[in-house]
Amino acid sequence: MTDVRQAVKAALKAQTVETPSWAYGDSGTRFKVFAQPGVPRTPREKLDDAAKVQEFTGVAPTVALHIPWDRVEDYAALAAYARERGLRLGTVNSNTFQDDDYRLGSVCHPDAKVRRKAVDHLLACVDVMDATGSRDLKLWFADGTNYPGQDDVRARQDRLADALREVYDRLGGAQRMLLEYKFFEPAFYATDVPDWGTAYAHCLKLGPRARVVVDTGHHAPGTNIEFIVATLLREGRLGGFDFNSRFYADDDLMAGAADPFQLFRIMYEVVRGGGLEPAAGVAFMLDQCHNVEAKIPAVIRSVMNVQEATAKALLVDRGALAAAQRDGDVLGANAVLMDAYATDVRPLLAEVREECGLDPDPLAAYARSGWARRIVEERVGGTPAGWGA
Ligand SMILES: [Mn+2]
Repeated sequence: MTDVRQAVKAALKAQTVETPSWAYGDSGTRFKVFAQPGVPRTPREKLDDAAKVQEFTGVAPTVALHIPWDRVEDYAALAAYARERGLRLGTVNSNTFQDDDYRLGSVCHPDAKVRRKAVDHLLACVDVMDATGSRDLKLWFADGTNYPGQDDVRARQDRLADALREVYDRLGGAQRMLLEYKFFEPAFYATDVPDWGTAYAHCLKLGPRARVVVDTGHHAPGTNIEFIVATLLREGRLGGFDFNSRFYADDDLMAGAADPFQLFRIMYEVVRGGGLEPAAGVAFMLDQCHNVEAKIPAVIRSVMNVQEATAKALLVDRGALAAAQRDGDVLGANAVLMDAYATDVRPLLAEVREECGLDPDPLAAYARSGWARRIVEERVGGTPAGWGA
């Protein structure tokens, strides 16, 4: 039992969660962006906030960028700024959804000129990766159609494949392309990358460095996300996660807030499939917006929720589970899984943090740090970072 506990603690110390730069900025719904005091004005200030999450959790050393929201003159200098704060720049996220030219799509647009513009942006994102040392380019396309007959859905797949090929061929040695899917919104009739199958089919054709990213908010209600995770891992094509919670659509709430049991089931399949091993190359990222709650504590809470789900998944007695499954013991097998889920792992995680020289309670430590008050006092004037800049 002691060995198991040591192994679980070692795995928890090794896991990292990437936080998104946009989680620190202002965000909102399609109805209203609520401004919060103390919000970062620049990519550097976003990194200052991310450094606090890393300081108090110890497992969030990388920050995902979004271009153009995090556009700077000198990306190498931004990477150096991150390093000085104990961080690295992580995944680069492209944006081909906030330009009038993209009304009918970006890489799938019927007009070749618009497609060229979109692909050029994706190539520019790879230039950013070269400067920042980022491994992953994450692609999400808002492309799709609102009405039957609006465009040729097969031709749009061809255009998508051409665009992905050009960008994939531009990637350097260790760089990867992560293709994200989403079943609807902003397109309402047909989305060009609506599901993992479509993303997987494109990735298969592109090559081994193209992988699927699973945003937990991008599925229809009732979808068995852990099955998708198990399948992609089994095929060696799970690039990573955009963790968040949903009640209805793509709500982007704190990971593990709406359905901690689902997050546990996902993390169990990750553990079962070897997805925590560094060689598996699974990126654990957050993709969230904090519209009504304080941002930095919300990110800390999300990181902790991912850790709790991971700890419970690691505690599943795999030997007992396999035996029950072999015996056809339905209730016994289910009980093994539920025992792990019902375990209070907070004392274990507190122990892990103390062994890493951290405060056992990251949220309390953050609250005591005075950072929340300091940014409100110091970040006066300027334009708060948000979805538009
Ligand atoms: Mn996402």
